[in-house]
Amino acid sequence: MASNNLLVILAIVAVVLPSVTMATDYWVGDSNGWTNGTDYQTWAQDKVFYVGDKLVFNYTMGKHNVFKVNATGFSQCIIPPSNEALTSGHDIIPLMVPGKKWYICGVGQHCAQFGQKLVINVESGAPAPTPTKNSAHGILISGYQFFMAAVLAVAAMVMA
Ligand SMILES: [Cu+2]
Repeated sequence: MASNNLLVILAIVAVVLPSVTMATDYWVGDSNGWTNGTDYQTWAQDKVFYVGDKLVFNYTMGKHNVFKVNATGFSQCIIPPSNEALTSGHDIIPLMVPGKKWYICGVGQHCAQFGQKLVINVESGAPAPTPTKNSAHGILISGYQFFMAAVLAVAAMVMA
């Protein structure tokens, strides 16, 4: 009976997990990372950010940093106090609240001269399902469910 309970739990996990792992981690600038010479508005323009997604700023520690600013700070490249900077080189910012978010680099003139700044709009929830989206997710989920079915089969054999 104990092994049956485990199988039930695994089956529930297999069904529930895909729906909670669809948040996206966005590597700002993709392979360029957070640096000079990348147009972050071009990078952002074809993306839709949702609450629960994360921004990941990758850069060489000490060469750049990340400040969250407001619209004025963004347009005029006003650098906040240095203790507000993110400086790890791999700064992960969870998008918790819908609305506009502004980020700039506070090193040298990176913001003013090189345009090292990013503005995004965070949407409140996942998009309403459309037939296109459903079919895309369907493929992902069926692949995942195939994997879980294989795991369950192995588990059943081990416990038999
Ligand atoms: Cu910089």
